[in-house]
Amino acid sequence: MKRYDIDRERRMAWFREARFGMFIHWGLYAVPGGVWKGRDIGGVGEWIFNSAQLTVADYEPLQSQFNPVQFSAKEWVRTAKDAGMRYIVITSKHHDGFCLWDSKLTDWDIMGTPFKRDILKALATECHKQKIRLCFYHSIMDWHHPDYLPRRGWDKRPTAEANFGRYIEYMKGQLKELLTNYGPIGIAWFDGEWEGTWTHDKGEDLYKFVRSLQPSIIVNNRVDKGRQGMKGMTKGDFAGDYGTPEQEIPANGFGEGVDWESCMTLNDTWGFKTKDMNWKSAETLLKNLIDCASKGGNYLLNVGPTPEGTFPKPIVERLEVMGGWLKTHGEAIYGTQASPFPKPLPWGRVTRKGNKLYLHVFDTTQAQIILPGLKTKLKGARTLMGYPKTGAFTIDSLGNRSGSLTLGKARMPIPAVGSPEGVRITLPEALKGQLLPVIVLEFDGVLVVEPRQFLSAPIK
Ligand code: H79
Repeated sequence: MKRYDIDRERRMAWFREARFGMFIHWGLYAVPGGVWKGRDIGGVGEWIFNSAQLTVADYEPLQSQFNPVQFSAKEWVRTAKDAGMRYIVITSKHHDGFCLWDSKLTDWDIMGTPFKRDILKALATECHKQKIRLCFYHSIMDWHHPDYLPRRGWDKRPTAEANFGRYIEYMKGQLKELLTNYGPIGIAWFDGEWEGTWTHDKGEDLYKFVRSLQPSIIVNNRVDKGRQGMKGMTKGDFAGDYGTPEQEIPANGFGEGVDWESCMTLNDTWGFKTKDMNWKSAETLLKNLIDCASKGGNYLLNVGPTPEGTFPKPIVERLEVMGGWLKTHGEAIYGTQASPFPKPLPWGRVTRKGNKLYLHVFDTTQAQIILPGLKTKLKGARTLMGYPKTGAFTIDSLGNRSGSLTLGKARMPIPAVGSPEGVRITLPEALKGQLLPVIVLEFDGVLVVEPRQFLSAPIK
């Protein structure tokens, strides 16, 4: 258990409220888009330097080809906002070392491209205008910098002059630029911490350094060495404010007071790939968001923009559906807490806010659903969405019926009764086939779930 720490509670408050963020992987790797000299390179797009075993000399010419003339910070930020996302995490620098901002410490940056515009400055300005938090992903591992060690096996640059301490000073200098010139930053999102040169002491020092520049900033656990692989959670006493599962959602969450965020891709890559068309459906993406929220975590959903500076159309289409759903169902996501049930229920997921439970029905084909082991007295149940009330009609003074009258929309009451197994809910026909409908249950007092009954309850 983490110690209660008022400073930490204040720092984490917006993150817990937000639940949904946009990850953006963008850099020179968008130009090859997964293809090198006509050869389709396997794996994720942003790893092409590594996967195609390129040298710095092979890769550097991409800088003069990066000219995203269609880039519009205004549009990117609006797309994120309209999708219901509450924060944006963009790659200030990925493993290839290339910098999306105007860095005084290197020429391996956006100012050395034909585009010559500080991408992060444009985004910072727009995020401030449109009121969404901007965060930076910053890779510790750097395949390009001459002082970074270890080198890739095929990299034949002599290492005699390389000085890892000097690399750390370079990285800190860049973080100072990023955390001084771009306004308040929500999260410092580190990655690439697993290499042998990065140590616990260096991680702790970097955590303190970043907090000294922006005391309210949140720092992910990849700043230090405590992350347990793709599962992402910290084991032991390591720096970092929250856990970072990657491409997976924990089966049962991590218990109360543990903050985490699952980062996941929309297709099978982070950085843009021309040939990756394996897009997840909007429904799957929404289920992932709900799944994370029901377990007390955030969902950081990645987009890989094109080298022209746009979001691929399949991304925009899916984000629009998500935003539409969140407009009417956001109450059941933002600022909610984890489900009080120790495991996910077979018909869907549950989020909680005070004495209210939100039932996210994944399977609307069931006639009834059961909340096992729930002991608290139920006050009422209704749909979160309003449904049109129709069927009424008016008759004028001449006796003419003027069709059915729509009386606006109302939240439909739902039959719910206590039973020995728990609360039993009858799903109305109107919910069938709807995109992830939500039922709100209101209770008289503090929610009590008997976990033992839950575990032994027959779930039909
Ligand atoms: O930026 C995206 C990817 O490019 C990056 N992280 C996301 C957010 C990424 N880098 N590497 N990987 C993903 C997969 C690497 C996994 C491994 Fe390991 C690194 C296997 C062994 C070392 C992580 C650390 C898993 C086990 C230890």
